[in-house]
Amino acid sequence: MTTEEVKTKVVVAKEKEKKAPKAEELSIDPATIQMIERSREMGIDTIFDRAQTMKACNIGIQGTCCKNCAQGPCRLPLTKGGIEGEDTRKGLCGATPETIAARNFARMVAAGAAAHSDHGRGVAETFLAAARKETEDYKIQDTKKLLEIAPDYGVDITVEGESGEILDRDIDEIAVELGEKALGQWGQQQGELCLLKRAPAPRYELWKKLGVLPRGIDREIVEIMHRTHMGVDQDYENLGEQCTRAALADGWGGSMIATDLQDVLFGCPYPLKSSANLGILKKDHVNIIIHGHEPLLSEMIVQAAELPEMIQYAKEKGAKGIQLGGICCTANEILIRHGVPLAGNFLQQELAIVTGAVEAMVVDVQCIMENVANVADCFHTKIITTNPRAKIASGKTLHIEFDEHTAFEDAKRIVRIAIENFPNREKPVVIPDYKSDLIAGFSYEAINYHLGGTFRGSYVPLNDNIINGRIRGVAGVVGCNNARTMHDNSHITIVKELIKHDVIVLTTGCNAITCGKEGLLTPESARVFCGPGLAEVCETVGIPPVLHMGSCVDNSRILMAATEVVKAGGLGKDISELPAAGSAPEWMSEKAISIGQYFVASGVYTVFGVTLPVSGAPVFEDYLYKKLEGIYGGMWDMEPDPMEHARKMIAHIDKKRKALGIDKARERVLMDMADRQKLEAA
Ligand code: XCC
Repeated sequence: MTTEEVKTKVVVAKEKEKKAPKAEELSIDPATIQMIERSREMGIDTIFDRAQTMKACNIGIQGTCCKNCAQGPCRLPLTKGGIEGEDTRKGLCGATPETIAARNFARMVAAGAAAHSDHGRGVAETFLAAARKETEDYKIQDTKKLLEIAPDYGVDITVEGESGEILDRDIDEIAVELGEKALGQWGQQQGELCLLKRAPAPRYELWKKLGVLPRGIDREIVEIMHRTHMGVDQDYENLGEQCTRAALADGWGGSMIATDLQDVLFGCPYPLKSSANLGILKKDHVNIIIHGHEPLLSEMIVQAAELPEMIQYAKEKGAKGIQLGGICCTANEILIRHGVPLAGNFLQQELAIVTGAVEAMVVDVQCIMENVANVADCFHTKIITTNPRAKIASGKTLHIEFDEHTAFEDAKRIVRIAIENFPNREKPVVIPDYKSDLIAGFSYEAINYHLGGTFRGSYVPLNDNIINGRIRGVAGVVGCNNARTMHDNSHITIVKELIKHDVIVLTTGCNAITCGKEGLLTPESARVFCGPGLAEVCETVGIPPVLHMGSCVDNSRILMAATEVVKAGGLGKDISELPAAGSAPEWMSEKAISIGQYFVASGVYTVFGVTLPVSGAPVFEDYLYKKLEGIYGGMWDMEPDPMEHARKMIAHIDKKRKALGIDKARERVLMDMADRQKLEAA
């Protein structure tokens, strides 16, 4: 390189530095801001920097780039000002913008449904191994839930005795048959998935009438790949129907089976205390981060890290103990069952390593950025991949393959490696001093219990409070972080706006982690952030206004909660009649698209933040945002502005209250409250 070239390079680098937004412009989370600054000081590149240098493709973002054959990519952007007159844009084969956008959208549904469902398949395989006693490491823990769910899979829980009497069936037999039936849902070719009938009857009948009942999980995903191949399905509405089949096979299939079997295997979650944010890491402990999605191995790591011999070993290496922390949905899984604290959400994965305090980051599948391996190379941190589906070629990673037959031994080996790495810390340790207390683990069974108590568990009290107007409605706010928008800002703005207007929030995924960090997962937060009606209910029942229901596959719990609300009565006969709305404020993953589609097809108005890759195809956009409401009673929407996003959800909730004839009740209740407050003040 000549001197001139070097000089130019330096000038360019300085310009870049000047232009780079300050850390506080990138996140609202103080721990994140501190670690972005540290990474920059250390010259370590993170996603926050790459989001500045790598801009999104203007055509891909519109959903109108077709690369499904080698004659393309055909790029059909919508230019500023839109199209005047007839839209004559076409790909080489004649594919219209709506065909291209629908095909791209469908492939996102397929990938998302595949990710959740393959997770479910792994759980089903381990469940079956446990039921068949092929492994010592896993045992059926929640027999109550096993007996509750078995009939839904067509598994009898009683047998007829010799003289015709009804006897309880052997638990092991039930478990084996349940595992086999569950696993059979993936390869089933005909008929329909067994859990679809859990939906309210009118919803199931609607799906049947529309012909969108999924036949088998794998089949619907494969069919999307076939239909979106060059020259197959060139009708956006027909593609939309297949999106529904595959998405329902996710929400009411693969994801729901994953949740069911994980609960039976590891225990159904009930509320427990923990904490969230990078401040959960401890300078004088061996810190192990568990990151990804499947709880199969992480359950074993939790057990291994608690072994006295491991704690002793850590002490021998100079540490005071072992601290586990989770990132992404593995975090949510081990939080809701063991209270393991949350280290952070999706955009904090590199930053956890930047603390210099992490001995090992153990990863399985999904949402693991390849660059964690490069960041780890700047520290002593070992990245340990554990799943044959998910290896990382960048950096120096270690692969210890998870096997359900030797899972506990594998977990012990991983914990030992982390302990042995403790003396190798080479850079100063800086742990942000931020963490918040939280309560998590609100399975739909737990909500039932909390609202009604053990002997009269039911959703009736929730419905009563919705009908009488104290609670305006219910929102499911879920999903990822996205580096194209300020980290955590939309999540928090939307959730706070909802609870301020008496909308109770059910949360999962990275939104749940954000809410945990912000202190919204405590009953005490109700008094500070909620409208008077919701605050009163939360204080009376002792629940937070934002209920942490688990990981992304646990969005199936939200479907079940909505179904329970319908069943409890007084709010219509179907999910589409409920004063409810869904939201993914900072989504980025294809899984979110599959989730969105199954919520819409289940009758929920679902708003996404950031962007939706359909803006270059107004006809398909119109189908998603408007036409679907006439078909399913739920539809998509996209609103990047968080306040407007929340307002749209509240407006939809009010529309549904009006349709149910309960809009006046809320006005009365708020008048009562104002009077009471005046009295209290006087
Ligand atoms: Fe991944 Fe599930 Fe999204 Fe977070 S919310 S970034 S999908 S971890 Ni699931």
